[in-house]
Amino acid sequence: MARRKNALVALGGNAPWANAAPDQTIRAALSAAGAEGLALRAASRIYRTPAYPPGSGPDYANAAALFDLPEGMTPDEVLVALHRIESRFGRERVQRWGARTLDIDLLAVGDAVHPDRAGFDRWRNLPPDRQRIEAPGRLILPHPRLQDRAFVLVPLAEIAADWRHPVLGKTVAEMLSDLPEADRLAVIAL
Ligand code: PH2
Ligand code: MG
Ligand code: MG
Repeated sequence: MARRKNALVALGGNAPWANAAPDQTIRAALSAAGAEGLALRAASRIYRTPAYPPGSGPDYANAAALFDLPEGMTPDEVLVALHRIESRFGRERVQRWGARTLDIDLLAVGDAVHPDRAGFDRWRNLPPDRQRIEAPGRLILPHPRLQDRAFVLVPLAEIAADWRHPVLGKTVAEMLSDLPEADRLAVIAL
């Protein structure tokens, strides 16, 4: 029997939706995922985190989750399901990195490197000034910035500390301990 794949996902938000604060929106989104075929296996606590880049807006609520995928579901199909959940909770794609009610980022699907190693490397190695202006037109896995962000790695370490990055070769726990202590301490469980 083929082994079921799972998906690692980051959730975030820093704007209210229908009178609900972002942490409530994240909880509701996790409950809604089953209807999109994504079976919730584990969810982290929810954290309050300073907006990145610094000064770019109100604090975020952030969390991480692990989903079992239906047999044969491709990474692009997972992304479509996640976008459907985002739009159910008021997400409008207007301004990149603007305030949002709910952002769900696909971090990884098993140990897939998508679309391929060259595609991953191009986004992984993009200089910071280009990261602001260029956005990949397609899904890149693992998420090219996951190793840089305490607001992703702190929640993720609660549910998948031993997941190993298929290109960088490090576990979530190792990537987290590579970050500056100040970044880790700024991520506070609600
Ligand atoms: N998401 C962003 C941009 N900045 N900052 C924090 N703290 N948390 C996020 O989820 C986040 C962010 C783009 O999606
Ligand atoms: Mg995001
Ligand atoms: Mg996103």
